[in-house]
Amino acid sequence: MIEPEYFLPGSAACHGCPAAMCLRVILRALEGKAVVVVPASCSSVITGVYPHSALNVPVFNSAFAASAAVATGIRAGLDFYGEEGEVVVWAGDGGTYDIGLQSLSGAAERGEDILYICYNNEMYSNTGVQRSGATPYGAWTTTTVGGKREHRKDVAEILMAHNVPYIATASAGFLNDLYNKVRKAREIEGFRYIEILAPCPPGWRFPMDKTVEMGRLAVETGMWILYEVVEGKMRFTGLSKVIAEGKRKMKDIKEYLKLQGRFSHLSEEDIREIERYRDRRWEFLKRRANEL
Ligand SMILES: Cc1ncc(C[n+]2csc(CCOP(=O)(O)OP(=O)(O)O)c2C)c(N)n1
Ligand code: SF4
Repeated sequence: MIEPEYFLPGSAACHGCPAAMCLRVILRALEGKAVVVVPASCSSVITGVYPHSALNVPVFNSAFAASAAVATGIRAGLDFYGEEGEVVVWAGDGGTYDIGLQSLSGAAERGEDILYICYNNEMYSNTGVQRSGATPYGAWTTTTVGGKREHRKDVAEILMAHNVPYIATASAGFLNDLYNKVRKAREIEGFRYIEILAPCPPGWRFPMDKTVEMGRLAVETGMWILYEVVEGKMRFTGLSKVIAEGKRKMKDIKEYLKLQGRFSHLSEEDIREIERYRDRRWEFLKRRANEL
């Protein structure tokens, strides 16, 4: 049987775009029963303007800062009219980590019944690759030309402090895992957050046929960690679980970094700093998994 398609062909996405790839999988997992709220981002261009939208579901293009508040209102409207289906925010890391953080935090704290999904390509790509709060240490962007000097913040961890019922991380390198996490989130009521590592070929400067490989390498090198937090209980998932259990060693981070032009200027000391940061995050999350 051919599955119905909710992400139509002929969108304005770059070839190899992780946002397009993941949104297609997400809409399938939701069986098209969704209203999608998109703040200013590559995705507002990709999804397009009515009646030429690339999505075969209703889309609301919201102001940058307001997507979680807009989703809250749409949920209330649907509830009022007895309509079912998921209200999904589909936002970049600029719209999540920086400009939309207040409305995200407010909706999470109020326990709104929405599914907020951030595709984290670690920069503002739509406006020409500027740094965001999710840009990792050392990465070149047009506003960090010598490489970013600060480490990234982590919104999934900020959301843990909001005590929401479901948080998960995913990667464009593991689309089945993403599909399963969306299916699981769908069964849970309340505020749910999924963050996807979304390697972006033009912004990270790698060939467009390497998006999935990059998403896999991020997890294999431990630079991106897959986990779920269900009702406060955290557990590693997928390949990160195998690594956490000591059944597989992480690959050398250089294998990941060397494929991306945005890291081509790194010194040996920069690479050691990135490795130290990666190790600190693993220690923190392992403690968290044991504690909760
Ligand atoms: C309030 C406001 N500030 C700035 C902009 C310009 N702008 C549009 S898209 C964008 C970048 C979005 O970055 P991100 O959320 O990471 O999504 P991506 O472009 O990477 O998909 C910016 C800065 C805007 N539309 N509104
Ligand atoms: S710049 Fe990156 S995120 Fe934006 S459409 Fe192109 S591949 Fe997708």
